[in-house]
Amino acid sequence: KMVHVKCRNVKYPLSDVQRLIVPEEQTQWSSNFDDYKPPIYNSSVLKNKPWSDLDIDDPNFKPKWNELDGNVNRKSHLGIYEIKDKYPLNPEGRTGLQGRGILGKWGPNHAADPIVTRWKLEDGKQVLHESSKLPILQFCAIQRHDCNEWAIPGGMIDPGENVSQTLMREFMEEAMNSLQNKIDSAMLKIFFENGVKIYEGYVDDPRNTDNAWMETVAYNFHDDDGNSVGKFSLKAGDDAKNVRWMDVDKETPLYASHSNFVFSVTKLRNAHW
Ligand code: RP5
Ligand code: MG
Ligand code: MG
Repeated sequence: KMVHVKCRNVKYPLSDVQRLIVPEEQTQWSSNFDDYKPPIYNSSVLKNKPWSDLDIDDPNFKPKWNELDGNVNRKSHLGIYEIKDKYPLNPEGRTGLQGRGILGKWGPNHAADPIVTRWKLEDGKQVLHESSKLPILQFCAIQRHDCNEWAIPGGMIDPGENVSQTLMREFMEEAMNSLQNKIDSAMLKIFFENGVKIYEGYVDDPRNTDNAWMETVAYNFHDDDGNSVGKFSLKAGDDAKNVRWMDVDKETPLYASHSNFVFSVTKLRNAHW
């Protein structure tokens, strides 16, 4: 499963910045690319945002790379990343763009992805796919404002937050427009305490650059009988413009490397893909 492709081959999101195209065999930093001089892009969106790092050459920026730096986690799930001329290097290799683009942190930007699933039911019975004869899984998918692509309702881990808090918060913000009434929030808390870790590592995110990249922890929260979260009415909010229970199928394009994560859930649940 390719994990460093979308971040090499697309115009940089929310900008007209074109990347230098890096051929597959020249992505590794160790591979030869003599005159590798990609454009540099640092979005002005990041200026003076509390959640974003200072410019890398700001004298007040004193990062502790590869460590927990105060309440900023600068460790990568992929291990120690290199620092070259002050800049952290994307562990998956060249992206054809220097700078940090629109990502707040230099180096790893940590996210969490809640994959909330239920079975597709007809008259209370699981629907089997006509070719695979396997039951069809549905996951709560949102449509992103920034690129209109359908995605898992994931989000950045706020400073000091632990992953399980991020997973529930982002689901509430993006898939339920933070509407939680009494009963639901109690049931929700229990539901989000019983997840299965699906993936932790690099995300092939179109916003990745040579010096800033997305990493995530993806968890599956499954409502097997459809009597808990599976029956809630969904409402898009925050950075989601739309939300729905989407049939899981390999033909459906999803944002970044989200298809890889959803595929893993179908293996875990022996569901159609
Ligand atoms: C992806 O970006 C992650 O997998 C996660 O779904 C998402 C987090 O970023 P925002 O949704 O906050 O833009 O790389
Ligand atoms: Mg999000
Ligand atoms: Mg969000």
